[in-house]
Amino acid sequence: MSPLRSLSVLLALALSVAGARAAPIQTDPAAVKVFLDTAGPVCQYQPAASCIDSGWHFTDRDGDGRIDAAELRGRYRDLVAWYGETESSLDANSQAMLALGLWMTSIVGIDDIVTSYDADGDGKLTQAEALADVTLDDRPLGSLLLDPDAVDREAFANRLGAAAPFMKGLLGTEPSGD
Ligand SMILES: [Ca+2]
Ligand SMILES: [Ca+2]
Repeated sequence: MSPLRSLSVLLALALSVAGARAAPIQTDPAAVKVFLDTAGPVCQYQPAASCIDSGWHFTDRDGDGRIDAAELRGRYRDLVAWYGETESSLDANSQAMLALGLWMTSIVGIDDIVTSYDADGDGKLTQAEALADVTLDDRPLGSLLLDPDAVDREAFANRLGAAAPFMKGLLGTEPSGD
């Protein structure tokens, strides 16, 4: 067998092994729908902590109370799959907000998001770590997040790495100058 032919056989073998190992990514868009139907009213009317608890419970698949990058990535994929199925039936505002959120997440990267909030460096986020830039009160999450006094927008934007200048423009925060 010529070296070139040996190489191409090896390459074909490597690709077929890689293909066999790369199982199709399983997503669960239906779980997102169930979650949104349940959490929607909670997030709309109840204090922010209740909404966050719902989202936390939904994302914390192994139930250890902490969220790691794999859990976040799993739910991110579920959300993308759900968005793909549902986009056309959403109102323009929801479409824009979701598309922006998914796009920002993909730019910053799940691993970098977890790292930037993981204060004790154990690779998992507690709620306290994840909410480092937010001060909760009795208002629903939506109104809370729009209040500059409840969210440290500068700190939040600075976590976004390459996307920070864009996010600062969007949030109207001043450049930090450092
Ligand atoms: Ca967990
Ligand atoms: Ca941690």
